[in-house]
Amino acid sequence: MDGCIFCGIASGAIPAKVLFQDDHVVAFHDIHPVAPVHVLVIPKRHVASLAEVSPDDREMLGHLMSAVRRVAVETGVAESGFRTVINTGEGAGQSVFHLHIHVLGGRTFPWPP
Ligand code: DGP
Repeated sequence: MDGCIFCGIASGAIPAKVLFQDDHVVAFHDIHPVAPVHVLVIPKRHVASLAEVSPDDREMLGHLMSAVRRVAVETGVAESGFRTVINTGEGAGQSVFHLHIHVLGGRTFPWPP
C-alpha cells in the first residue's frame, strides 16, 4: 500500500535488517529495540491490523505464527522464553498500521505487562 513503511520493507524499497523472508512473511529487527532480541514479523500483503483480518486470512496468520517460532529459534530465545505482542489500534499503542508481531527476548518480561 502506498505510503506504508512496512510495505516498503516487504518490497525491499525501504532498507531493514532482515532476519529472513519467504513468499508470505518478512522478519526484521525493530528500529527501536526494547529488548536484546526485538524482531518484527509481518505479512508481505498489506493488512492494517488484527482487527482487519477475515477468515480468508487464516493461512497468512499461520505463516506469521510459524515465522515467529523460526525467529525465536534463530535468535536463540526459543528455550529461554520470548514474549509476542500484537498492538491493535491506537489505544493499544499501534503506531504502524500494517499487521506485525513483536518477538521480544533476551530479558525477563513482567506479567501482567
Ligand atoms: P507498534 O507500536 O506496535 O505499531 O510497533 C511499531 C514498531 O515498528 C515500533 O517498535 C518501531 C518499529 N518501526 C517503525 N518504523 C520502522 C522502520 O522504518 N524500520 C524498522 N526496522 N522498524 C520500524
